[in-house]
Amino acid sequence: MPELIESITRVVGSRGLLTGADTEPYSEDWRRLYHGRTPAVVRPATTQEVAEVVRVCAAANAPIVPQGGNTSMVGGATPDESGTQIVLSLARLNRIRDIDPTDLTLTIEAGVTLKAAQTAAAEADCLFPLSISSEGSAEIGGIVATNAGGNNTLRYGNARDLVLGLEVVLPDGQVWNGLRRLRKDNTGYCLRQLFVGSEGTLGVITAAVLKLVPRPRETEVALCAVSGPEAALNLFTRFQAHDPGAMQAFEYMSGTGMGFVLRHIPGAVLPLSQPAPAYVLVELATPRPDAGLRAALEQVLEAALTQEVVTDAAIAESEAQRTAMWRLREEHSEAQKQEGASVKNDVSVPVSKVPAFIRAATAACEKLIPGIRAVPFGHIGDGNIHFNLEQPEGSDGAWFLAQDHAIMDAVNEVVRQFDGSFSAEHGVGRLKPYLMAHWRGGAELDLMRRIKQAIDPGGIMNPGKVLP
Ligand code: 2HG
Ligand code: ZN
Repeated sequence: MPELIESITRVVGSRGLLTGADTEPYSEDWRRLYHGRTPAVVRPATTQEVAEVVRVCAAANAPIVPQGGNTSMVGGATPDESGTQIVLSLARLNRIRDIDPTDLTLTIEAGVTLKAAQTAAAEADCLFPLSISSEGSAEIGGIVATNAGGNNTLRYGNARDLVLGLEVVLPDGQVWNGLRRLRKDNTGYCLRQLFVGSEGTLGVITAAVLKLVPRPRETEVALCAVSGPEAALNLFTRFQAHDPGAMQAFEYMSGTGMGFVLRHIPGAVLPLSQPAPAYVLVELATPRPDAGLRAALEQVLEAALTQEVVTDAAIAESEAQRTAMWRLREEHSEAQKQEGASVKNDVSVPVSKVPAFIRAATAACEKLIPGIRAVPFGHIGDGNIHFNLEQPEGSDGAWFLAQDHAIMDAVNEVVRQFDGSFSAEHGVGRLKPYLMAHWRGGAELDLMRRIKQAIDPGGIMNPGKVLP
């Protein structure tokens, strides 16, 4: 190991290497569920340095854990407890290489945060439309490697749909420069899509060409009180019937989750007259300056209020109010963390099945653990619900976390009944390889194993993640 560290130091210099106590923040995930150990965190500053580090590690057969913002929620970027896995932080690859408002492309390195990418796009009068709660810390490399989805998937797709090209350091240290910015390119297998969603198990993404869209010139946000997920879906179909192209986000929140936000998040205020069983946050946006979105929003909401689909609604009147409404949604993870121990299920089902899924999964969990608190929230407009469970009040957190597989199994059994997926947007990471074995067996898993073997025969890239 000392020899390996010495060789790596020769590549990145002492500035590019952390050891000892300095590695601790990189050895634990955001949820503090996974505590690993690493001999070193390597922080290369260029693609060439990444390639050299990977070459040195490959020669020593040393496992590598690529790491971005470390907020995957499934432990995809943390080392295991063996103390042998080198963490490769991409944070210093933080340059914007090119931005082209005519081509509508952004060529950007892996360590740039999503927020910085969005800002760069806005400065060029464009929008990079991927938006997630952790965008201040999440990095482009991690976003692409996990195929992140987020709030605007219903309109623009997930990361996979927004990536035109990639630069990847392969497990033998070769650099694949696939940074093409073409909308059409049928030259054999689509290699970039292999790396999107591979969670660092096939190579290290060092840069990407991302699609931009024209900047919205009108945006409207409303928070609506509803009786439950059925009413939320009803409201969704109304907006869809009115103008599906205008819907930027359509998010669901339970009364329980909103209660946690109001209790734990400083400054959080409900802009409605009273708490409700559930809520919808809807955002409409358009690049047209004169689309009349406000009138459209009011028209749909008025009809929904008259027909008692919505029981109360507030429309944001300023950027500050829009931000405050979004905060009620985006702080759900933090509020849930502060409330106590939770088990997360990032699942998707067909949009039309979301209400029945939420009802059935809630019943299954309540049967399993009386007093358990279901906190379903998320991207109902694309069928992705964070079906999170909070420990019963007054129960022991460690005991609750020890039930995680039983809870996940109960939820995923319902997911299966609704033709859903056990991982919609967070990935498989370290948490869910056992579910891969259960739900993605046969030819599908066999094919994945063969791809892994072909690209990373030494098995050094992020071992223990994704594949069981
Ligand atoms: C979100 O949509 C994130 O806010 C996090 O995907 C979800 O905390 C979660 O389970
Ligand atoms: Zn989400």
